[in-house]
Amino acid sequence: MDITGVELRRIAMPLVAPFRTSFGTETARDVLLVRVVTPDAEGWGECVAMSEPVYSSEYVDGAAEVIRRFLAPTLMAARDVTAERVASRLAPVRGHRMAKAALETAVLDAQLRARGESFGAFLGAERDRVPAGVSVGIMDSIPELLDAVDGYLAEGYLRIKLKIEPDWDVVPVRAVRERFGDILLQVDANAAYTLADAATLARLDDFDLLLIEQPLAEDDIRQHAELARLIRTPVCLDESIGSVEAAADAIALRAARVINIKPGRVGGYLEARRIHDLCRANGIPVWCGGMLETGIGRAANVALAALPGFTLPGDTSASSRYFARDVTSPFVLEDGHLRVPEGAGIGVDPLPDALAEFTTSSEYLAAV
Ligand code: NPQ
Ligand code: MG
Repeated sequence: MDITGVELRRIAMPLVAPFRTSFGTETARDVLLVRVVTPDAEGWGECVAMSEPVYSSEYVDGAAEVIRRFLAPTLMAARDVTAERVASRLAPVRGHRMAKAALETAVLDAQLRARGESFGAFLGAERDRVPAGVSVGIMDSIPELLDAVDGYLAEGYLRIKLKIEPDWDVVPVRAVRERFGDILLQVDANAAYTLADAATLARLDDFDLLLIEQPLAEDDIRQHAELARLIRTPVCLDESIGSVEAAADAIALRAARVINIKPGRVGGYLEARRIHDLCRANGIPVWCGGMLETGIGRAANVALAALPGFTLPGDTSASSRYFARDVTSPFVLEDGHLRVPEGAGIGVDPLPDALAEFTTSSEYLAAV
């Protein structure tokens, strides 16, 4: 496959409600979409970087810049590009995994569309639907939190994740557990604590949480191992896992009993599958994280989440959790599940009207 062009399209998607985490409050999703054009097919990839480098070091303008200046020109200069060869072609550029993932995903989508194969079939999906979980932001009060959780449970979500931070942890978790009883419940700190908070985090042991996600900083793998010895709640890593090597280290050091796999964070769906395979071989459950993806990224995530090692419900929610209108036909809950797309590639197409409504800029990089 030769790549004839790469389109970078920025869209701004208003969120249905502000989403507050330990690193800030988001009211809109600023998304970079990548469209790869080849003689046989086109493919789409969604970059999961946020507008600001607060979840991880990458951010949207930086991702667009590194694709424009370095990644797209390198790939367009190559002959016989396949998704399987993208990572090695781009390896001379250090880091920028979210940018690389978007480009690799667009290439993979084009490749699979050209041969009529779905993402699910290609990745090794073994289910036609996946259980949906939802991530619930930090609220101003406990009654507001209970209302939000109540609404999601009424919609059918099968697992609730509460965002926590210092001074919004034990009290909201207790309130949700007492009000809703025996639901699947977990928490995500987005790196807001230090090892000095171990005693507070140990108080969460009373609430039978599935896991606590990324309590400590991204680089603190060893400290997560230390913390894991001080609390009973299983420690799950998100931000710390940027590659299959990082996953192997975390498992060997006993820093993670569970791993959140986000394809964008690890450089793409091929690396995501390698982490899945490693974890499965080591008895480590995985689940598919979410980065407030539009239908484009969501479609690929749902396919990944249908692999057999994804034994916990993920953050793959319905489109309506975040957006009043999606750029594809919306993902909807069916009995608390999302259906794995069956069409070629990611199996969904951006709706031209919706895309036009949300587009803030677009540029086309043509092969020379
Ligand atoms: C997480 N996601 O697991 C992330 C963090 C996150 C669903 O909790 C805009 C774009 C806002 C990406 C807020 C969920 C975001 C974002 C939070 C990602 O850590
Ligand atoms: Mg997380």
